[in-house]
Amino acid sequence: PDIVADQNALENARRFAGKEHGLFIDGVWREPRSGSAFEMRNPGDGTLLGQAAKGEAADVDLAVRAARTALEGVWADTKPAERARLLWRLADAIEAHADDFALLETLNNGKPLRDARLFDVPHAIETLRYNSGWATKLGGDTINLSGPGTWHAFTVREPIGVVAAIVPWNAPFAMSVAKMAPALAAGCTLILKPAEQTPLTALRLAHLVEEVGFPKGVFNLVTGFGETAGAALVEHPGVDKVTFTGSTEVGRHIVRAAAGNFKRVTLELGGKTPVIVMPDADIKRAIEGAARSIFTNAGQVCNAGSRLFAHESVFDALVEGVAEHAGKLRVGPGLDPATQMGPVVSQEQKDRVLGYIEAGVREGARISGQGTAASGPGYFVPPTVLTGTLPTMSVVREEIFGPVLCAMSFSDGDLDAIAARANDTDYGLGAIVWTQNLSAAHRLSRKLKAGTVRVNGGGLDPALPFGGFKQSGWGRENGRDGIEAYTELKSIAIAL
Ligand code: TXE
Repeated sequence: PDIVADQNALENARRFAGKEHGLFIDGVWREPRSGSAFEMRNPGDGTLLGQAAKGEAADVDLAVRAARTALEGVWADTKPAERARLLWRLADAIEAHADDFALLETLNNGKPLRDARLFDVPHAIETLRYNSGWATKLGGDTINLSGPGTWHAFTVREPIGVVAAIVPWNAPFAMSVAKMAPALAAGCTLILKPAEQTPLTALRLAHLVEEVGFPKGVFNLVTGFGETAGAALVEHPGVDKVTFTGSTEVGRHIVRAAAGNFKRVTLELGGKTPVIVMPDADIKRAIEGAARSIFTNAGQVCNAGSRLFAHESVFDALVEGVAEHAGKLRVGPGLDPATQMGPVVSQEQKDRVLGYIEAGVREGARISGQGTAASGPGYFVPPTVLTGTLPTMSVVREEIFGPVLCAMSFSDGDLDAIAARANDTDYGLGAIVWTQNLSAAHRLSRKLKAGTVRVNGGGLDPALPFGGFKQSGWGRENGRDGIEAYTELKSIAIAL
């Protein structure tokens, strides 16, 4: 169904964006010490939406202290069932305001309102509910040490402590919640630092956190820039864990900075997901899946299927099919109900993506299909299919983070050879396989070096662990592993 913005709701969202925003620290809204602010823009038309407070090291310090006090005081005294209830209440509150969140996400990130309303916001709600269930179910094991009656030994899971969550701009709301929900469910306290491009839904979230009655200091929000607010969090000795989604480069920086007090670190970094299409695949579905995988969110998805490997017998059909999709995609502002692909997040990102397309062509790739970028002041880029790409080209090796597919063929049906080409990347976040051959599906899945392998579709779910091999990161989010990543395991052995 078309999702049409309600005019009243849109006015309210714009009014919210335009009001004066502070930092949410220790349960109150404060002015940043710097007294300054930065602009929030609408990528669909480049217009100014409002200003967010520029939090820096002094504000971060205040937030970390508040989080520490809450961790050791009120939150430690809060029963797991009560933590679960609060998270569930937050999910209900978001659901009641789902249209507002979707509008704010579209205004600030640019994505089609339909995607925000049907994917990002429901995903955040599900993530809260899923993790709220875990709050009461985290436990340990009893361990058999030598000799009955001589030892009582067991393990318990305790919250890691104060968590800094640093999130990017491509799915700002869903990712903020994906970090907040398991952290709070596990009994940690949190400082959230949204990307400087997209703080709007995090600001709205903090208001709901306040409304549903989380104790003060449990959830803190510091808006600001990566080099200042982000870096201060990562370096702060009072932070026990950093959970980060963003670029590989900043991930590397975080690992170095975290060494100071050996913070626990979870990293979700870039990807270069291969889409492998075997000759027996359902070609129609594979075309649709391949197109969706690279054009959703204008390709600004860490596990976007950006490298297509199709068997030579189906290669032309695949390329033509995806190129046809690209040609037909209606690219425009996220608020226009006709829009199927929105702008990228910023002028900087637009320049980066167009630069990659140019570099690909310069290095010898061909544009085999290209849609039309909407004209106008928004940051639009054309959905593009490149062929003639070689494994050495920058478009194949580097994460473009835009709607650009590199299509390559293979002739040998040998699964080891196919997997070797798919694995020829520094990344290892996702892999997608299209085949109707059950045996090939299983065997390829085991050969691919990727944190998530999806066969014939399949999606993201708060219950399914998500994360990367190799330079795609450390650790997993979602599922039981995702929440356990916010705990320390303690062994207790009692001599009887
Ligand atoms: O990311 P950054 P950028 C990739 C994608 C994209 C590229 C650049 O390829 O084109 O990264 O995007 C915070 N200490 N991904 O430059 O800088 C920053 O404020 C602490 C993939 O925007 O990594 C923001 O909150 N924090 C990715 C967050 O890091 C710092 C999603 C992400 O921004 C910091 C985004 C510092 N020194 C980009 N510097 C994915 N895996 O989905 C910045 N930040």
